[in-house]
Amino acid sequence: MADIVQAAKLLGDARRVVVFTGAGISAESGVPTFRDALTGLWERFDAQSLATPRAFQDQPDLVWGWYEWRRHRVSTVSPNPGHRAVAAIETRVPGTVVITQNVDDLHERAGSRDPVHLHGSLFAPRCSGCGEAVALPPATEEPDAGRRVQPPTCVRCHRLVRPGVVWFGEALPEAALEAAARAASACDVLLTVGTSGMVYPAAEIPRIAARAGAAVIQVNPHATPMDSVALVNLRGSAGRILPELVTKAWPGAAADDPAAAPS
Ligand code: BV8
Ligand code: ZN
Repeated sequence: MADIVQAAKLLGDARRVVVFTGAGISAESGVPTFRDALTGLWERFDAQSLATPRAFQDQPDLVWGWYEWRRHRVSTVSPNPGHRAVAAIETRVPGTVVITQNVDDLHERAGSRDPVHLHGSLFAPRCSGCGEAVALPPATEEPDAGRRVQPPTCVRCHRLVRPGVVWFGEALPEAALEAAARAASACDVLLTVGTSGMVYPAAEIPRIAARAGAAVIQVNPHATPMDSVALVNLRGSAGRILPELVTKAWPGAAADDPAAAPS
């Protein structure tokens, strides 16, 4: 049986579904993945060294500039058919849990109700001292090559404001990690989409599901360490494969119309 037909059967019969995503699901929207080399001001850095407390401590304007560039980029792009298909799965299988490593808001903008952000968000800056949440004006036009931008300071303790993301070496938000592990251990199908599965503890989530007996389905144009965890590997882009999977799992259903509630 063709892999996509097998995957569609598993998904169509599922009662508890988890969709686990990484940077690859936003690639077709124009958001660079972590594999993509950085450009401009940041070209001599790799994302893993910039996304650290140390980099922010040493060069806060370089790191803040990078996050303002990313916040602007995300605000100028739109969800793609991959994000919309995920939202469509949520309407077909009530109780579906979306877990993402992405710090963009494209799942929400595609109609996903309450995705679990394991690594935070570009839209939740806070004070690096007292943790006070900070409201930022909409992201301004950023030069493509990037620029250094001095982070604002906290009105309460005057320490620097930092991006509301989880940096390497920092703990994940406990509630999000617990919710993700709980959903993974209770699902019967976990879809892992557009992730290289190299960053922990996030990469543990599909393994928790597999150990609990769930069928893991991977969507990725390339091989990853998840290949051995997945029951079905679908090679291709999320924007092409996910809508097809939804249509095959629920024939007659619109692959990207979350509003079209099942009759
Ligand atoms: C911590 C937010 C401890 C910031 C991010 C165990 C073993 C080894 C190492 C560790 C370990 N445990 C911990 C570590 C250290 C580290 C880690 O995992 N290092 C790795 C690199 C080896 N983990 C940590 O530091 C974590 N914290 O451990 O804290 C602790 C505990 C208690 C108390 C104090 C401390 C924190 C990790 C989180 C870091 N923050 N993001 C920001 O965004 O700036 S991680 C970031 O990178 C993303 O969120 C994501 O998680 C990761 C990138 O991975 P992907 O999303 O998968 O993207 P990638 O580009 O790699 O791949 C894209 C994939 O898509 C590819 O496979 C490609 O083929 C595919 N693709 C491309 N196009 C498409 C596509 N797929 C479908 N369709 C397409 N069109
Ligand atoms: Zn403060």
